[in-house]
Amino acid sequence: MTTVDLSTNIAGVALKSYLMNASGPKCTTWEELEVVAQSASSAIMTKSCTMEYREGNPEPRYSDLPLGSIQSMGLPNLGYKAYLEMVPRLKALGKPVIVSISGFSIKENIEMVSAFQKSDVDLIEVNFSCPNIPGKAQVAYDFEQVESALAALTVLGDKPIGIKLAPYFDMSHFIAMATILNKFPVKFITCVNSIGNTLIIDPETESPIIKPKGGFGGLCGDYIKPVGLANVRAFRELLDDDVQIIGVGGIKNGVDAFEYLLAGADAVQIATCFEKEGEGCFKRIEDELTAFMVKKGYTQLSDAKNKLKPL
Ligand code: RRO
Repeated sequence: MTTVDLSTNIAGVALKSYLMNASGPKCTTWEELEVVAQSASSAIMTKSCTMEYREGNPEPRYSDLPLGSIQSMGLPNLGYKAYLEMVPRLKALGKPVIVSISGFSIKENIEMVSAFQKSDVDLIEVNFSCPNIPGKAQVAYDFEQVESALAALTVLGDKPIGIKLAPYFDMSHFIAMATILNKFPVKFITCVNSIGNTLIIDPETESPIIKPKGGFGGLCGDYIKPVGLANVRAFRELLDDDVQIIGVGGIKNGVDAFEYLLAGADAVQIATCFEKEGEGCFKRIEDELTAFMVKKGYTQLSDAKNKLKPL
């Protein structure tokens, strides 16, 4: 039987497969994280945390859509200290643990990154791109702030740091962001977050379908796959080789995962599909990716990684 080796690594942390959960759905509580640990996700990724516990935005704040979802969760989470305390128990579940932090200022991010630098987590993902906090702009769209934040956050310890980026839509923005990232020892980027501030209107009720921010929320799923692929591709071409890329956006089957591999992703994360289908999605997508690679005659990720063929 032909086998395909889907193992990979991010910043030297070995991952048994190319697929893991994304910070977002079903990774806020201990019970949810235990389910991720028992699934075929190759890491345990936590929901973005803040200094204090947050209830999040008022409901309804999530809605399925035919090709994905829209949400404005508003960073509901247990507060970073709860995740810090959970780290030993999460590690005992046997997989790399990645914590996502999402402070409201550089000072808060420094405090949280410093705390996790002293913990046993494997990787730290700093979320610069939550679109759903009323009155708070996404750091990822403010290049000066990104630069000062990275200067402060990349000197706090030896644990690898990555950045969760917002989707970009102009070549000048890819270049500006990549130029900044290449100045600092950022080990990986995760791209893309949801497309922020989109609006879905129900013509029957004549209202938005989610409540926060007048209905403006992050668009997820199939709708954003071409955006995610383009962001991974653009950054792969612009970033130094030692900055790795985790792709996310609309992956719901093995072929989607394969497309991200061609674009240059070192690993991928699953959000909306996990929300809709549950934890079985990781094994299903892994099996589909394996089958597709077998069909192509590929035996390992490097056979196709970053090998998008020019037309
Ligand atoms: O919690 C959210 O509303 C949220 C976050 Br932190 C994020 O980074 N991206 C998103 O689409 N939603």
